[in-house]
Amino acid sequence: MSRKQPIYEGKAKILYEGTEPGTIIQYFKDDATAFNAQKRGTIAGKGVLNNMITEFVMTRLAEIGIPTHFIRRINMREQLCKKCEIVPIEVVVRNIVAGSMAKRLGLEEGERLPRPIVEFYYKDDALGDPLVSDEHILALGWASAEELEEIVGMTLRVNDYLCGLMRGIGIKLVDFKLEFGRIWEGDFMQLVLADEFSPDNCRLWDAVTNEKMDKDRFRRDLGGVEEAYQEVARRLGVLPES
Ligand code: U5P
Repeated sequence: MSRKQPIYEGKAKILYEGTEPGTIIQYFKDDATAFNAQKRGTIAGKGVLNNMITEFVMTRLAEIGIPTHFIRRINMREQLCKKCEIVPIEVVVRNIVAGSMAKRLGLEEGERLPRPIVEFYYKDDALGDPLVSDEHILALGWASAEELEEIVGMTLRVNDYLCGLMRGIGIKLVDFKLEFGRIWEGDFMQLVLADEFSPDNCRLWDAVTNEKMDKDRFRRDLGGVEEAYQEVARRLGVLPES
């Protein structure tokens, strides 16, 4: 691809300098990793689907007043976004016990929590993104108290909205991960929802069968990974013509 140098290459995406000032281009790859990149593979067509699903979700969230970095989709694998300074925290919301929470606390997967739980993980690949508390975040200066309050508020609104949206298409939103960024305009700083929202970073279970429709199919070698991502896109009404 004849494009400017990548700014950053992650596990599932490449970020390029955008065509307009203050923008970046997110390129969605088919590569998949799990368990801190110890497991690697590709999921055919994943990049295209995640690009479409992220476009859909970010657009809906903007409509309910969540500021996001998303500007527009450029093509099947790329989207133009506002450049932002990523807050070095992964924000996870859980509605149903699964994954690392089940393992860490010895709980049964599938137990619905009495209320959504927000967790923070420090973004550091070398450390395996450790779980941290708000105390760590504030004391170590990764975000201010005002920022953290805004992040948690936005996260819970995103969760409320997406739980309903998913319920409407027969999907349980078990948990998901969000990232936030800062955009500076002079002295004014705006926090925006950044990165992506796709089956790579959430758990989605069929409301009737509890069948997994997300990256756990890859993590746990359950098969049918491509089909699960396609089914999510189909139910959301964004399955691209092939
Ligand atoms: N998650 C990510 N990236 C990570 C770790 C977790 O997107 O580096 C997402 C998972 O896909 C899941 C949620 O939806 O965060 C909680 O993951 P876990 O802590 O149960 O593994």
